[in-house]
Amino acid sequence: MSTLDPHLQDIYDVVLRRNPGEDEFHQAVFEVFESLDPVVKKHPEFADSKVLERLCEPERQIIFRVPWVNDGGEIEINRGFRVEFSSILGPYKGGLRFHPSVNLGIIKFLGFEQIFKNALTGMPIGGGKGGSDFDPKGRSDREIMAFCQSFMTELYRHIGEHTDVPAGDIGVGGREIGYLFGQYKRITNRYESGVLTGKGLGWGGSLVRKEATGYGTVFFVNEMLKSRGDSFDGKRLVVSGSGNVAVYAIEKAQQLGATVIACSDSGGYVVDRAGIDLELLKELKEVRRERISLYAAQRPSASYVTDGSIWDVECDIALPCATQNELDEDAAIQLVKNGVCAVAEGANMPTTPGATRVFGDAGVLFAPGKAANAGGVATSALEMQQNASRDSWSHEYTEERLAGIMAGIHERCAAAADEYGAPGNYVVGANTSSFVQLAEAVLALGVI
Ligand code: NDP
Ligand code: 2IT
Repeated sequence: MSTLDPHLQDIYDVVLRRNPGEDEFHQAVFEVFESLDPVVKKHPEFADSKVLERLCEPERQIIFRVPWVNDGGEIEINRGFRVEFSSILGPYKGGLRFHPSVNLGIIKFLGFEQIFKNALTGMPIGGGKGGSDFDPKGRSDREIMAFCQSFMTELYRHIGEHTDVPAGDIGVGGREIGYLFGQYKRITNRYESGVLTGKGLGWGGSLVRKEATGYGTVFFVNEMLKSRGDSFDGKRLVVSGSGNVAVYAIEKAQQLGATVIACSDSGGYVVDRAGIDLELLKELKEVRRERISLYAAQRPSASYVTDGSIWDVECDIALPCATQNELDEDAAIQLVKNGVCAVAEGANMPTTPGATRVFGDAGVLFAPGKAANAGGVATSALEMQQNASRDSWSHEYTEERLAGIMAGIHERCAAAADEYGAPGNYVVGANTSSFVQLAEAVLALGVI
């Protein structure tokens, strides 16, 4: 672990003391603080106004009981969360995660990341995150609906198109957003389209939102490659996960001429040297909601591996698109040994700090999630724009907007990295550029 400037260390110590046991939150804060020394030196007014202390304390943290009845007639109790972290740039905005590992610390790390990510998009959105320790795996459609309805029966009083606008994340896709929106509409008697994003296309959703995070990650990598006179053409990719982000990262990378040779789920990974058959993958994951092991069972060119790590598979570009801390230092050393030239975080904080350092030392192009996966939330903001104007845009126009936003984020990160003495370091670029924008707004709005 690197050391912090004493002023930043003091603030970080308070974060540790006030938020005991929340390891992922501590990690997310530390990773931002590591970049900020040159900024706080250049702008003493930020320290005087306690900007960082204010940004590290969520504006509001909501924890609630979610009781519901399963198909066996039994009552189950889950815990729901919504952390409304910062509304300095706009209404709280960020996804909902349904996964058994969810706890307050995980939601806080995600909410904290979201503040900076959303600032980077240049759109008027604050940061928040929510979810539940509910495990959707193996649940019937009726059980998913019952859970979503109960979850919204509490959440509805805290959200609104000008207040807080949730969307999907792990375990929450179009089906869940539908049940959540339906219950919100029923309770409030309002057809308030802008209260949730990731909606279905027939009832207020935006074209390209489903694809946006994965596409955006690939657009960002394309910009990084271009800066070195390179492209996706002929590159071999490994993409972890096989959910929403992974599937559409695979789709766009293939469209740009790459071959994706591996993807995964929490049970293991698939290697397919002929290139992932996207139609089969979508059918299995999006229609049948099946496991990745079935992919290998149906594709002669593929094998399914349950021991070892997907990062052992030799590739030119690696896209971790599953979950936090899934790519550690050993995996990074292996990827570098195998000649990886670029790594981009489609997931939130998938790369451990040690792994990030390995990539930096080896001169590998590395895109932090705040920048690389911001296309999802940016397209959510485009969905909000369409809802506010009661309009819907074409696929081509929306994708063009997304590509423009990702190119803009790349440019901002590169420029800020240069300004703060770390050329080519997208981690420093993303953290400093978003922090300065937030800090200026914090000062402008007074002590609130
Ligand atoms: P999905 O639920 O659609 O897919 C998640 C995928 O990751 C599944 O293949 C899942 O496998 C795998 N996975 C989840 N947890 C673990 C774990 N503990 N170990 C190994 N594999 C795991 O989620 P998304 O694709 O939407 O999200 C993936 C990542 O991208 C998350 O980090 C999310 O925060 C981030 N993200 C998502 C955005 C979005 O718009 N959806 C936007 C920006 C970031 P299994 O089915 O076996 O659990
Ligand atoms: O992590 C993320 O940026 C998301 N899960 C998407 C959030 C959103 O509001 O679209």
